[in-house]
Amino acid sequence: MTRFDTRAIHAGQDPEPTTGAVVVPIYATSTYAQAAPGEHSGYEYSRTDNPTRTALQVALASLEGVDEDREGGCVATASGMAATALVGYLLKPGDHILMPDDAYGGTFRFISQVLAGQGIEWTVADLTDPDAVAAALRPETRVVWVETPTNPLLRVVDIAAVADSAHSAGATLVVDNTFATPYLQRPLSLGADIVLHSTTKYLGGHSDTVGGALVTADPDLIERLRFLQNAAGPVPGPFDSYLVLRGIKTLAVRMERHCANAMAVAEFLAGHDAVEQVYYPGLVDDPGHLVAHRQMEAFGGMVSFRLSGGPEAAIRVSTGTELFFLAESLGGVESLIEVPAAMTHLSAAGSALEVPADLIRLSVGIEHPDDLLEDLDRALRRM
Ligand code: P1T
Repeated sequence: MTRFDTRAIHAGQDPEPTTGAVVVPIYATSTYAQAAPGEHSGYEYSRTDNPTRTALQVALASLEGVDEDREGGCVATASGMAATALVGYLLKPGDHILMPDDAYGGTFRFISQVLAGQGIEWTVADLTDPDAVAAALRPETRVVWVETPTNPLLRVVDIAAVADSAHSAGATLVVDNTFATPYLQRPLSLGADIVLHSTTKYLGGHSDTVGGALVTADPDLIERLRFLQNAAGPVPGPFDSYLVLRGIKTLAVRMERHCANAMAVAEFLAGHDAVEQVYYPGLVDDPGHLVAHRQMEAFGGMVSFRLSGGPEAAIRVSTGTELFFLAESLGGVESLIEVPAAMTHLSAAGSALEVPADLIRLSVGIEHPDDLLEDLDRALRRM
C-alpha cells in the first residue's frame, strides 16, 4: 500500500478511461442508459451510486485504512448530520446510546431531540474517564459515541480503551474523526467500528461545500449502511463529491500547516495576560496531551480559550479580529473565531453538554502564523 499523502491523490482517482482525464469528472447525471432491462454498467440511478461519489468513497475508505486488502468501505452523505442520521437508522426503540459530555451541539440535538422521540434512550458520560464509561454502559447500549478531540473543549478520548469497554458490552463504537482527520488519527486501527466525518471541514478544506461520510471495515455493516444510504437517500451530489475529493488531495500539506499554526496560537494565548485558560491537546500540561501524543500524529488545528474578562470580553474579542472571521464551522484554509455557547452549541444550553458562556473557539487556518498572532493580539488589547 502506498503512503497516506499518495493515496490522498490516487486512491479511487485513476485517469478516466475514455479520455484519459487525470481528474475524476463531475458525472452530472441522475440515471444511466441500460442495454436491456437490468443490464447496466454497474450504475443505474444516482441516488444508489454515482461515479464521482464512488471515487470519493474509495478515497475516504483508503485514508481511514480500508482498501482492497480490507473489506468494508465508505458511504458519503449529504452532510455530517446526514451521516449521524444513518447511524441512527441502525437503532431501534429501547436501544441506548452512550454520548460524550462534550460534543458538537448538532449531534446532541439529533440524539436528544430526534432519536429520543423514536424511543431511543441516551445518557451522557465523561468518556475521557474509563471508570465513568464502564459505569454508564447498560445491557441495552448499542452505540458508544466518541468525538476526539471534542468540540469545543478539545478533550481527548482514549479510543482503544473505550473500544474495549464498548465491545465487552456488545456495543458498536462510533468515532467522529472530524477534528483530527485520518491524516492525524485512524480510529479503525484503534478498535472503532465506524468512523464518522463532517467532510464540510478539513477534508473539503475550503469552506465551499457541506458533506459527510461513514467508514467501516466491517463487511456486514457497510452492506447495511449502503442499503440505508440508498433507502433513505441522504446522498451528496456529484459537484459536492468533486469538491471534497479535490480538497482531500491537499489534506496532508494543509494539516501540517494547520497543526503548526494552532500550536503557535495556543502557545501565544497560554502566555497572554488576558487569557485564563487554553484548551489545546498539543500543550504539554493539557490533560489530554499524553493520550493525544499516543493516538494522534499531531494535535490538530482547533484551539479554544477562556478570558479573564468573562462573556462580555469573549463577545468583544470575537468581534474584534479581522483575519479570523466570526463564523460557525471549521477546517477551512481561512481562520475562524466563534463563541460556541451563542452559536454552534446553542442547542446544548441547559443540558449536560452546556459549554461555558465565555469560551472562544478558533479554527486556525493556514495563513502566515505571524499575521494570525498579530490579529489576536490586537483584538485582545482592545477588549
Ligand atoms: O455540519 P455538518 O457537515 O452536518 O457536520 C456536523 C458535525 C459533525 N461532527 C462534528 C464534530 C462537527 O463539528 C459537525 C459540524 N460542526 C460545526 C458546524 C461547527 O461549527 O462546530
